Amino acid sequence: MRTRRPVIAVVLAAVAVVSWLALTAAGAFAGGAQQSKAGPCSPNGTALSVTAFDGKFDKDCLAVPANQAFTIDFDNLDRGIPHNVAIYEDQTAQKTFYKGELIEGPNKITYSVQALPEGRFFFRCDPHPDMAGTFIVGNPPPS
Ligand SMILES: [Cu+2]
Repeated sequence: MRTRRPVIAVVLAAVAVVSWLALTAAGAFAGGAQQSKAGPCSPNGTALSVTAFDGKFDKDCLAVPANQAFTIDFDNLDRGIPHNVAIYEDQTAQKTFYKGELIEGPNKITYSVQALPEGRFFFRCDPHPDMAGTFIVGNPPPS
């Protein structure tokens, strides 16, 4: 029995290390999947959805795959207030990638947007430029 002890210790240590790695990996994955309020997000399909309520978007980051057309289901819950979703190259809004039709709430619309190249862009509501966020296409390098 005395000779087996070290083996058991090694096995237990290995199990501990593997468990730790698994937990660490799970933690990193959960962190990467979280894409609500904190900065850059990652593409997850070609069907986006955004809601406007109380003069705010419910998301400050949207992401789509590069070079694929996509849709944005836009739900404006603000009664009597027109909002839209428009995508620009950057915050100067000089170069327009897509300008969604304004709709007055409560109303919904599905925007169909052409494929965009990889990059880190910008979206906003045109009448209310404070309603804005990051628009990620593909997997651009960190800014
Ligand atoms: Cu607006």
